[in-house]
Amino acid sequence: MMKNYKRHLITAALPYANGPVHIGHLAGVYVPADIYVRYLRLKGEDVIFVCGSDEHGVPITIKAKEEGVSPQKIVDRYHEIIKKAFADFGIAFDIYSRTTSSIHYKLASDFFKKLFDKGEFIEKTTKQYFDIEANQFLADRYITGECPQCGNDSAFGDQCEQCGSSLSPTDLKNPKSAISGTKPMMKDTLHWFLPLNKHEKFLRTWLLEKNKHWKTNVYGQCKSWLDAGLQPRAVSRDLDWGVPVPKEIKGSEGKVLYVWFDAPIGYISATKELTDEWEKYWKQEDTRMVHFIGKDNIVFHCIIFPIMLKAEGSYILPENVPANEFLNLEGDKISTSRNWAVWLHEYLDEFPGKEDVLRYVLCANAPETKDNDFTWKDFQSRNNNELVAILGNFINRTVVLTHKFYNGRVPSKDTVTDYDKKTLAEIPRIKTSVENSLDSFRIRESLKNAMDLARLGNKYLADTEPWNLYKTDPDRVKTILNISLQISTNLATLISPFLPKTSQKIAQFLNINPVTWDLVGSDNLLKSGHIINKTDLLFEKIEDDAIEKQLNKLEKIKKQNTLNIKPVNPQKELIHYEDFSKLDIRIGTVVEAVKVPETQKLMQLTIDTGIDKRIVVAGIAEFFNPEEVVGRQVAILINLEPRKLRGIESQGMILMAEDEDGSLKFIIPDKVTKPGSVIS
Ligand code: B3M
Ligand code: ZN
Repeated sequence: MMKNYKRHLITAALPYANGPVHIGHLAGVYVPADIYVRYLRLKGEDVIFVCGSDEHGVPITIKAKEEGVSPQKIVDRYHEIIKKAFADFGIAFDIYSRTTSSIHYKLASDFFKKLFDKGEFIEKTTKQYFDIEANQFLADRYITGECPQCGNDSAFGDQCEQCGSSLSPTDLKNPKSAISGTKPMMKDTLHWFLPLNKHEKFLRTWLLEKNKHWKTNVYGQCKSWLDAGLQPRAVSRDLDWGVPVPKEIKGSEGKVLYVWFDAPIGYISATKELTDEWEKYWKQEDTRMVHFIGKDNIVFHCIIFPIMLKAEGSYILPENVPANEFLNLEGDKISTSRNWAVWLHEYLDEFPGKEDVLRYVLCANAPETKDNDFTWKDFQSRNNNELVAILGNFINRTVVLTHKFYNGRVPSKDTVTDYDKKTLAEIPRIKTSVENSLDSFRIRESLKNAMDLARLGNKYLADTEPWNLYKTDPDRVKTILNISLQISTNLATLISPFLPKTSQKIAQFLNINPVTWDLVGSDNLLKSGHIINKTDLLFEKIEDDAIEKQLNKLEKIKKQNTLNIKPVNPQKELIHYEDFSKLDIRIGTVVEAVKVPETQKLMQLTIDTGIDKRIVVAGIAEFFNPEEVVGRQVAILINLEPRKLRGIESQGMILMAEDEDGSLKFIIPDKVTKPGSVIS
């Protein structure tokens, strides 16, 4: 480790709390980070490992709208699910916090204010799409339209999901608001920008000269960003979900910090929540900070966040950012919206107790230098041919033979041969190779190296055949088993960063506490006479039918995706009867209908409600002509607060059923019913 660092601050990307986590998250970020942290801890280093949920941003507000609940409800739900999944897989954070914590709001807001006061921002008024009907500015994701590249007519204002081009809202032809469906207009809005270009000189020196030791994929991406030229970047948004722009700043009303401004500050807030000594970890040059992230987050962690930290003035910069590429599933990109993923909570239901198996397979396939593929067949074969056949087999034979020949008592090592010496000398060599790989973030390689110790043990048993030798040379067998037990003890510690539960199990079989890292390499960790425990199997074979089941499940999802069948909307949360009884829903009859001029969707209806004749504006004009609506009976919610749409006051809401293709149908009684009849 180049410099003399006194402590380590390890961060793992804060997952968005708008869905559960899947194998891609684990393989790309959390398993490698956890292995690395466990390794440092075993070596006795001072290290803290922080993470938490990223709870702001537009996708969360979209999800909340879809479900008809508040964004807070959404993040509360997923924060718990994500936190539990990490705990289940042994990701050993010192803290798993969240960016809606009050500590975070204060810290992020103060951070922004400090940059503002130091004159680090530029203030700019720009034009942005505004939805008149919904009376709000539209985030890029809230605008849909035709992709200029491929013609897809439901591209988003930030990206076309069909051809993958990244877009800005003004690129779209025929833009539409995703909220009201109307054509948005351009309106002036004031924002604060971080002038990345102002820091280019510092970045070139820091990134390109001082960080030559970074992974080539990371270094390369940074260089191409710099070569393309940096631009000022807006760090505020017109949204009502996020950390508010400090109110001391003029024009702050209705504005929040851009989610990528507040999220990395989440690392700092989490540390502050964890320990009063947080400043030591963030502000002293002898702290080594490392960010574990996925490749799509490189620019934020290597360019924008460092500029923020530098501009603030009192913080250190990361020593390394070992970003990984992506994990695919059975040859296709993992996708939440297409449900193409292995969700961690589902895996645990279907493979209970096999947390370490997944850790192993994901680490063995970690997408370190290029995108990589997870397949169920590979999962099965790594379990059966590596965990069962190599690691499990070695430990099992060693423990079983010790019981069989010596009643579980560690025999003495009296007849050490040259071959034994050669075998024992391999242990420290293997340890060094594991360390070298871990120190340079080659985590897959380090797992392979650690497994070499199990391979060594297996080969040693195969070469010496103690089960046969016992009849003719029992003294020699004592030494052989002693050596096998020493290898097992070393193995318990050496694999513990990768397979923490398995390490515990081996230690329990051997009736020991796993030794610390510095003792690994020794050939005398278990004293003769020590009594070991009985064993059960360390790993079990995974049969074909379990794998078939998973493949069938994916097959079904693929079919649904190609037929484009949208899953039915999930049930909303439970409500009390009192909530329902507040709704006053009646039968009404449409007596007049006209299209609202200059809109596509809106129709103005006059409804006989039995109580009165009132105006309701409904978004049905794309599906019905006014003539076919007049005379119809409808279900109408009459006690909805009146609302102005295009200047017309709408006094209620017509209830409609929406098909999966978005088309609308009236809800009507099966016989003509008197207007004013109550629906309950
Ligand atoms: N939530 C993006 C992501 O999950 C983002 C990471 C924030 S790290 C400060 O890919
Ligand atoms: Zn496109």
